Amino acid sequence: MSAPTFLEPWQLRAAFARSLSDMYGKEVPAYTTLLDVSHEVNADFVAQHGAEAERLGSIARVTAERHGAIRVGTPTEMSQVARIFGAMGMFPVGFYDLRDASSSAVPVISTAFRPIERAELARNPFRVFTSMLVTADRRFFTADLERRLESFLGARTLFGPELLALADRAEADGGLPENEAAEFLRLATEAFELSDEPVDQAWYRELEAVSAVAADIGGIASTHINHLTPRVLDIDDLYARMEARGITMIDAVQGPPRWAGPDVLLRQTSFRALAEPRTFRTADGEVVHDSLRVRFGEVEARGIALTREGRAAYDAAVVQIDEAAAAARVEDPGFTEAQRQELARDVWQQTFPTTETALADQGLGWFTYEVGPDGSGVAREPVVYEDFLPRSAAGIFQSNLTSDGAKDVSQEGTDRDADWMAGALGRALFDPFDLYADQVDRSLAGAAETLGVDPATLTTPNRTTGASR
Ligand code: OOG
Ligand code: NI
Repeated sequence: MSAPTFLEPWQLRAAFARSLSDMYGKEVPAYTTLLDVSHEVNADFVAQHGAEAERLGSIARVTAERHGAIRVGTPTEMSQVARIFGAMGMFPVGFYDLRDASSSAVPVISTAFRPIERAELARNPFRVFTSMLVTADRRFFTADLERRLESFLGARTLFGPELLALADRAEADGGLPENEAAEFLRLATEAFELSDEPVDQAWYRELEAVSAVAADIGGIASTHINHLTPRVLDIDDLYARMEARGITMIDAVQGPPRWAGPDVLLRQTSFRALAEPRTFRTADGEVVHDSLRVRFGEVEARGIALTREGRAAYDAAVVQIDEAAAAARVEDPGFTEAQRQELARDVWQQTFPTTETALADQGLGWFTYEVGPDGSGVAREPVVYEDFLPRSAAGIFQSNLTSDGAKDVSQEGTDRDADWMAGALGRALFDPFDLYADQVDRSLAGAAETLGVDPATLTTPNRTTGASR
């Protein structure tokens, strides 16, 4: 087959994910190790579990699956990112406020760009967690520092006019002819390469004293991909194999504990940020070689998406685990991470049912309904969680900071919410729960029509198949 002469958004998305992965693998060789180990873990898991292993996505999807993380400074930059990803059929979903989710100084709010249609997710689910600085937040930045940051950010260009023009054309025309597509992909990848331009040392260090994240975003005139995260089917196995290879991982797997029941939401971990060589320009104009630890390697395992009720139960369990762990630490200062996980598992067991059927019947998880090939029974399929968790995101940010920075909690924070983010993006911001609900409703309507029944009868407890799960 010859190469396509016109690339649709999903083809641009898949090609961009590959191109970014190739570029990042050259920049960060440990990422290539992470990919190798992820492939081993997934191959072994599939060999052991057969078809069951593909319940939350085909092995083809999971193998290609990545999420990226990028960080920008201003609403203008955010809206440009939205145009570039819009060309690839990726739309902003969800609002994450990480300023309060972390004890160290993480002065950002975020969204995730991703495909929103089920068929598009199946073609390529590439998503990018995108954070922007809140320069107006006085807990982190004085009025003077805000003004200097804004002037620095206002003077830089992260995405050139040619890239943006191609992005707009792709979005308007539903894709690009192959020559323009190649140029678009080249420019988009280049925009996220680590620059070797010398960094203004005094400016970088001044911001770093406030927040390492602020320095990474506002201390340099370009941007870069922070990490690219492969998906694995068994994250505990991955963790052990990485440690066995001598790669230091952060202390914990973020998110739900390992347990025998159904996997829900998202579990993530990472290896520690590596020192990468960077050049600095000192106050006397001298160029010196030093290093920065800002980019790390993350890996994740995805589970079933939770309904609003399920999510509320999750959030309450997290608080309960935190409180119990804090109390245990007072009792015993030697309280370990392993003990914390044990405690988390106990809370979990009291919060979530041990089968998918119960998760569905109790309205805690999202499931779609499909009429089987013989036209009789209805199969219930779990909906995979496509989004992120603010608490985990903050934990990932925090566990890779070299210092906590400075946060003046006596100051009032600046209000930022989903509407504000939509304004900055200059386009609609999707609510993840609405997207899952839509997906489920459409599957129910389709199955009910095929069978000539009322959709409500399909979700009645115990009427669904797969009751043993
Ligand atoms: C983003 C940190 C959060 C995740 O997967 O939750 C994140 C960043 O470091 O820019 O990547
Ligand atoms: Ni990430």
